[in-house]
Amino acid sequence: MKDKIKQLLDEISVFTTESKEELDQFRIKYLSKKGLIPSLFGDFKNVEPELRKEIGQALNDLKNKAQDKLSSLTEILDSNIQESSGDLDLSLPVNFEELGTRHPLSIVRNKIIEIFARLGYNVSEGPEIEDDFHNFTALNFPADHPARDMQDTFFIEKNPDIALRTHTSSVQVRVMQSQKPPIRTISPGRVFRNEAISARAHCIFHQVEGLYINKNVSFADLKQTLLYFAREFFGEHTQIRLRPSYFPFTEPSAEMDISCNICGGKGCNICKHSGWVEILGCGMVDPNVLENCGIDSKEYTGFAFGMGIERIAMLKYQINDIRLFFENDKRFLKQFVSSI
Ligand code: 2U9
Repeated sequence: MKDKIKQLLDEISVFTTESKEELDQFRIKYLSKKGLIPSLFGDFKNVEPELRKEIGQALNDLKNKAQDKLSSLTEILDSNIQESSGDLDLSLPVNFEELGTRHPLSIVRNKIIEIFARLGYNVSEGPEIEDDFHNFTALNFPADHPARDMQDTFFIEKNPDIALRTHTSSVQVRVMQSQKPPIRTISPGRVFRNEAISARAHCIFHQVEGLYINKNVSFADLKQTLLYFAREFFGEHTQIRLRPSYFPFTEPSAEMDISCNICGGKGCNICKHSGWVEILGCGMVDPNVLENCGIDSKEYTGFAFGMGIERIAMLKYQINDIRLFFENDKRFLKQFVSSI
């Protein structure tokens, strides 16, 4: 028995392998239920009593050496498999993580910001939950104006003083209250109106509003600024026309059309065969608004304009349903590619 233990000890101590299969055969040969070491333990009962202590210790030692060898070689072989590039097939196709695309509203907003940045406009942002003063009163809305109605505005918890902003003009009121002219700023952002959702309208949409306040700002400055914007955004051959309109916060006020970017003005379904499509509203800031915001209307004048980003995006990309912007359908979203 002693000799047999010594022989196995020698075999085990010199054993090495780089193959998982060979290592498994090692385990089966020495350590499995019917392996050599358990069968020696089985023979132990025949050992003479005076040798039992010595042989018992030698057997335990043999078993421990075999188990240590098995676990150390297992560890080495496992780490070799992970490190070995020989086992990697670099020509296998990779499971690409699909890259997201920028949302078309972000693309259009960023393009508008970029165009006005070239004219010296900065970007201002403000709260989506507003008080009556910044959303209505400062902007010259009379107390009984229909826009203040519950039907048009989302009020917060029946408090008539707090509402979701209905336009980002409220941000520009805050800019005028806190900064001295000259002011050149645009405020992009989300706005909320209590309207039924349809292909043309949504209760949440996005605007960019612009404001320029300085000495001697004229309607001609407004017109030239908007012509520059229209040509930069829709193309160099774009024509503009201004039609008189009314807003509480501007006087005079106008709506601006561009020559139809689809048919070039010849007449099509998009422009309803008129050759023109409306893209924004604008005007000279009403002196009351300047005064309400702490700016001397005798010293300063200014112009302002506002546009819906959804509307601009629908015209640019020929999208016929505003609801597509809010559904996050990847088949729709991945059609728009932009670097900004
Ligand atoms: C201040 C004073 C005046 C911003 C303006 C418009 C005209 C306008 C609409 C376009 C489509 C809103 O998104 S829309 O429904 N906007 O027609 N907005 S002038 O006038 C201002 C802004 C800020 C302090």
